[in-house]
Amino acid sequence: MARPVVTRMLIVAALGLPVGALPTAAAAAPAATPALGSVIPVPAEVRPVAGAEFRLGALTVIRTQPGSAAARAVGDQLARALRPATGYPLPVRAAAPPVLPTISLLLGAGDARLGDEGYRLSVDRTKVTIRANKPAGLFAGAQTLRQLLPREIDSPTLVRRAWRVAGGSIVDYPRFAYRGAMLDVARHFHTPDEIKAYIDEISRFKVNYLHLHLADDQGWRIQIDSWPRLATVGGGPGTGVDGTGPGYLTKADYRELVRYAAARYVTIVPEIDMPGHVNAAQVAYPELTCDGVAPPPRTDTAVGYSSLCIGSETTYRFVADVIRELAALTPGPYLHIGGDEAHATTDADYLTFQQRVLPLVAKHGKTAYGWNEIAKSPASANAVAQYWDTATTNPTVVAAAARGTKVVMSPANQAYLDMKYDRNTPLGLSWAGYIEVRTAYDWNPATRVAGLPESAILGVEAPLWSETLRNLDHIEFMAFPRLPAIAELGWSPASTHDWTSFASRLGSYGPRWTARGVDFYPSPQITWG
Ligand code: TNX
Repeated sequence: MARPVVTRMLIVAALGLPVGALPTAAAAAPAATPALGSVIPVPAEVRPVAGAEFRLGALTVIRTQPGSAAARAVGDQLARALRPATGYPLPVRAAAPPVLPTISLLLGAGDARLGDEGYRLSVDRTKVTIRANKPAGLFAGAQTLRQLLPREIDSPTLVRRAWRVAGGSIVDYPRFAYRGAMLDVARHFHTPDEIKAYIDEISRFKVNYLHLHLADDQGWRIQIDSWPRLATVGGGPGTGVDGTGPGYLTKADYRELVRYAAARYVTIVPEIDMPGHVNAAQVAYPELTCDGVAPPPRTDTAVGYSSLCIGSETTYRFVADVIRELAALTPGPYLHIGGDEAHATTDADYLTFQQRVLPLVAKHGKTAYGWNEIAKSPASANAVAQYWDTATTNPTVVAAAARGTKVVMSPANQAYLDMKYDRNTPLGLSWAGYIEVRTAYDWNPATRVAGLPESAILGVEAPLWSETLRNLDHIEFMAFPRLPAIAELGWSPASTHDWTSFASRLGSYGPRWTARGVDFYPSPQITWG
């Protein structure tokens, strides 16, 4: 193309600038329209049609299912996402004149394969149509559409370029019902705004659960009215690792987070870890120890030294109160009771504890969820166990699954976002090894543990422990780009699993994070740009 080059030379000459002071024509050229399947997680079925590109323009209307407030809300969100970079008005309506280019979000797909979260997306020269059985599917389809637009769509300010979407059709639905991310707000408190920013990012990848690790030895981060000192003392000054802090979520904060997440089709899973990881609770309430003496506050990163007093009725009054108040705050199905690394609890005491506590969760209408140690308890048959073990065999978990326990896969050496990428990573831990992007991506949740069948697997989760993480930049740097790897394992069919394809789609995704100011680790395994 001669013209831009001439223009550039003329500008350079007129301004008396050295050659190279202006961006080259190549650097300034907008990136191409993404190929139809170039999305993370990769869709189940993609059928491109050549020459059927849709062009989003100043007259485009977003049309949503008449009578559905939820479809309307997804349409409004999509419009808000597309307006800043395009500058187009993108009105959201229940009806649109057929002559106008239209993006439609419609219910009544009438396709059982799509389930509650799946969608069909079709693109031709005059329209984009997303159809789903449920609003959650419309939301998922809208996330796909955002990635099908050129990467500049994530710019917070106006970009002048053609906004095309490749033609063809997609049929897409999740492999697993549970696709989670976990954030530890106990070791370092992360504010509601930081948690919301994380929800925004994970929901783009069709992650549908956010597990909040709300209490640990260092701090307690959720208001509990019947035991108020948990939050005021446990979330007080100096309660983060290395004496950082303070912070806790009030119930109003928490309800607002639940609402915010729900609007992005993310369900919050609260976790209170017990019978270990309870030092902060015992500092606030010494009657939760067996000798009634408050332990010293702890801001180091040791684990496995604290335990609730298993023989004391005060313990069960405390646990019942906490579970009752948390269940009341939780519209979602799961309530996580921890259960990991209870090294200061004897095996017999651990079983006694779980025998009383797992059924309590059910009594409050929730499904109990715990780290994989709960599989030791026969009472875990109706519960969900979160597999954080690094081993490829675990007879206890396999036996529990045979009794009915469902499993969420978070093997620490592949799914832990707090592990360093390599020995030079400035943040994170390394007890489960280094986890580069390919290690996070290249495993199969259904074959990871010998003898654990796919039918026992509820899904996957990427936990982010925060011993070394103090702010949102830190969270982002550890989560991205590994979180999308885990999200793809959870959503996309096993048959689509392909490192070369994932690496290429991830490389193209990087500039989107850059455009919206999200930190990420520029892994040398990926060609970025
Ligand atoms: C182990 S994994 C823990 C956490 C730590 C984490 C750090 C698990 C269930 N417990 O207490 O924060 O390692 O990676």
